[in-house]
Amino acid sequence: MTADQLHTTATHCPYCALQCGMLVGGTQGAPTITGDPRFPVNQGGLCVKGWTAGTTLAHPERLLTPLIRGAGGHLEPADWDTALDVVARRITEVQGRFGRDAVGVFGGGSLTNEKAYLLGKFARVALRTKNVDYNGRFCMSSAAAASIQALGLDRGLPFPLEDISHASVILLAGGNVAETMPPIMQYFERQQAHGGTLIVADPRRTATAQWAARHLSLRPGSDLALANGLLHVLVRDQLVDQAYISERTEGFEDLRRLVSTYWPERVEGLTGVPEAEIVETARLLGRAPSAMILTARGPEQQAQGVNNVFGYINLALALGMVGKPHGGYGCLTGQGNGQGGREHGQKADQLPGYRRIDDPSARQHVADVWSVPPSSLPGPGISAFELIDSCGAEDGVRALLVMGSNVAVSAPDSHRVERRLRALDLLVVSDFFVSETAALADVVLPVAQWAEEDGTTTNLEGRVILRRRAFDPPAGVRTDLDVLTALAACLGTKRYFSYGSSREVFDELGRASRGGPADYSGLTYERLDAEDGVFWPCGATDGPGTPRLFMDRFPTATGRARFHAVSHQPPAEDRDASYPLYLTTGRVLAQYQSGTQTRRIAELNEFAPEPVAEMHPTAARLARVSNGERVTLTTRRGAATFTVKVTRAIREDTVFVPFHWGGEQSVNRLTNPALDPTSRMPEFKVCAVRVDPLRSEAPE
Ligand SMILES: Nc1nc2c(c(=O)[nH]1)N[C@H]1C(S)=C(S)[C@@H](COP(=O)(O)OP(=O)(O)OC[C@H]3O[C@@H](n4cnc5c(=O)[nH]c(N)nc54)[C@H](O)[C@@H]3O)O[C@H]1N2
Ligand SMILES: Nc1nc2c(c(=O)[nH]1)N[C@H]1C(S)=C(S)[C@@H](COP(=O)(O)OP(=O)(O)OC[C@H]3O[C@@H](n4cnc5c(=O)[nH]c(N)nc54)[C@H](O)[C@@H]3O)O[C@H]1N2
Ligand code: SF4
Ligand SMILES: [Mo]
Repeated sequence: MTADQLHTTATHCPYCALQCGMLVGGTQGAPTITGDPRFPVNQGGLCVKGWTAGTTLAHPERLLTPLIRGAGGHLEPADWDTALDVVARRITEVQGRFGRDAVGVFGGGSLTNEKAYLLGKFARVALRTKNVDYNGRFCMSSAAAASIQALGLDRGLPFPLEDISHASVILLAGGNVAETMPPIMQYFERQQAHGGTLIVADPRRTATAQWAARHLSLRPGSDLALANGLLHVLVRDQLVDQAYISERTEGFEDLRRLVSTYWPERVEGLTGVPEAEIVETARLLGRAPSAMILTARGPEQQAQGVNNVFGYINLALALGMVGKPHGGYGCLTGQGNGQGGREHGQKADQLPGYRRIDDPSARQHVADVWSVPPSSLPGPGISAFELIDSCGAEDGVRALLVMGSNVAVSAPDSHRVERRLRALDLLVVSDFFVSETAALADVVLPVAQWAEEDGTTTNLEGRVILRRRAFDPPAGVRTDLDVLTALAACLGTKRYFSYGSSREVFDELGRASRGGPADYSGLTYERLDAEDGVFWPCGATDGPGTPRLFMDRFPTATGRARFHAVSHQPPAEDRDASYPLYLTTGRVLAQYQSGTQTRRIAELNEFAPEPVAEMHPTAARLARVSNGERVTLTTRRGAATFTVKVTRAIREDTVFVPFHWGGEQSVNRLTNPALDPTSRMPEFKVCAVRVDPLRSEAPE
């Protein structure tokens, strides 16, 4: 063992929901990172983002002092007291003039549980605004809403990852995990070694689809037709589990009637997936000893995202697999704390412990923990995109605090988002770098990064883990928790926000969550440390966690799971003569999200220096463009220019662009902000687009 390894800290990656265990050693200026072989989730594996995550710590562009927009219109360095004082004073002014709800708070799924919890409390107790929401609306909110309605609870994977290794057949809809969470592939590899089959449904033949045994190349926006079509075949061929359906579910008759009209030939027309493949896939699932359906952002980020997920949950229920080992339905959550971040109150309609803010008993419980009267807690606010879209409006949000999101890049229809952010009276952003959103701010607050603070996250399995601090934060930066407590003090609510450490925040979170669906009250930092994390719910310090949910009953009113008979609808914006192709968006391996962190890492930029538009040779020929050329993509919302990659690994009717870049390179200038009526998820995964060569003169 080298000296570095002797002085390593076992902690977790700052990026995705796998939350790989890593050992961090060296110094802050030159950190060494290796995968932690003892952490069961990644067992030593890391992806290229994890290996290089240390680069952001001592990056030359790192913010080390607050910035305030000066009289000349530029962001200028300021000291902390001045910056916090300006923020508190201007928030008070805005609330005095326009009311409490005129101040909004926007959080994120990269925040630890402690931060997400405190941000929600800060909104409700220090600001007393109802308007707090977060970027999870853009992520897994459709799966969350569908799971709650169908199964009674949303924990992305209601089973441990290890179940993947033992599932006979897995249908993965709209997830490119070989690029978005590479170490997870070891579970699929073990599944394959056990003789299992992976089927991927994706409009692109992604790295994951190439690896899989089968690939269903469906048209963007057609998942529900596919799911209903698969169920049609299962019913027709008597491959549904009748005993399970009658014992553990309700609502199947309506669904059976509905899917009777989704015969394979019709579904081929709706999805572009050949009839024979639909029938074979259904039979593979129906005959499997254990079958698992997984969804990721492909079907979820749509204006019918909730219904798409209902379609896939219906399948898993009809197969009789939900609540049995090695099968069932799961959503692959994306952000580092995308799971915990959706449980503890940074969502507009939510209180800690995954409770509803309109539930009187939940309000009473949480108000008691916070020592405030329940009547002082605001009601539900508006959802993420609506919150941003209300910025600057007469009756909208006039001041916004953003912590852990870069909405100028990641929200749909970003021209409009930028206009809204500019219309604010006050924009405050806490970040490590001047992100595209921070560049529009009046005040920027520099904060500590993942390796510089303790905190917990909850990974995609529902495993609550402890991220340990490896280094001290550099001089000049504060932790997000410090920022919130200091601001609360400036706003005159110090007595509700006195904590000595993140552990004290976690202990209070535990009390606030006690008895709720996501009960953390039995968890302590010591336990998380000793047990490689603990699966929630866990309501007793001497009780075990809950790796597998739904084994005996569903936490619904009747104890049964609910089928949803939902019909396929076309996308909010379909193709037509002017915009003849589908545009879909997503990720590449070497960049993360809005790119604030990864675009600053040289090794990652070498892999993925710019957004590349993928299109099929046939579509390229029709658009008169060729490989490597610059092309303009135009939708009803705007135009942007990209280099084109001509590839057969995508449908002829579809163009794909990753969303990790801002400004002129931002594909979100093009995307459609049509929202799902229930989850309020924007339709990132499908809109209509035209592709033209960038030669500006019109051809002859
Ligand atoms: N490298 C990297 N990894 C990441 C992230 C990152 O930014 N970069 N982000 C993390 C986060 S927050 C998330 S949410 C996850 C997301 O992880 P994934 O869901 O795996 O990622 P995406 O690329 O957004 O979308 C997955 C696939 O959906 C397909 N798709 C598009 N339209 C449709 C459709 O209509 N139906 C179906 N079935 N599929 C469709 C796309 O072609 C794409 O391959 O990744 C996490 N991991
Ligand atoms: N077109 C298109 N758009 C998409 C998607 C898509 O598939 N297509 N996917 C959507 C999805 S799934 C997601 S999750 C969103 C993500 O998009 P964003 O919400 O923009 O997420 P990040 O880019 O991770 O932004 C996090 C910002 O906060 C900073 N940050 C990270 N950790 C912390 C912290 O602990 N404290 C503070 N104060 N700051 C922190 C980072 O530096 C970064 O600037 O994008 C969505 N947008
Ligand atoms: S897979 Fe996710 S958690 Fe693991 S190293 Fe890569 S980005 Fe980090
Ligand atoms: Mo996400």
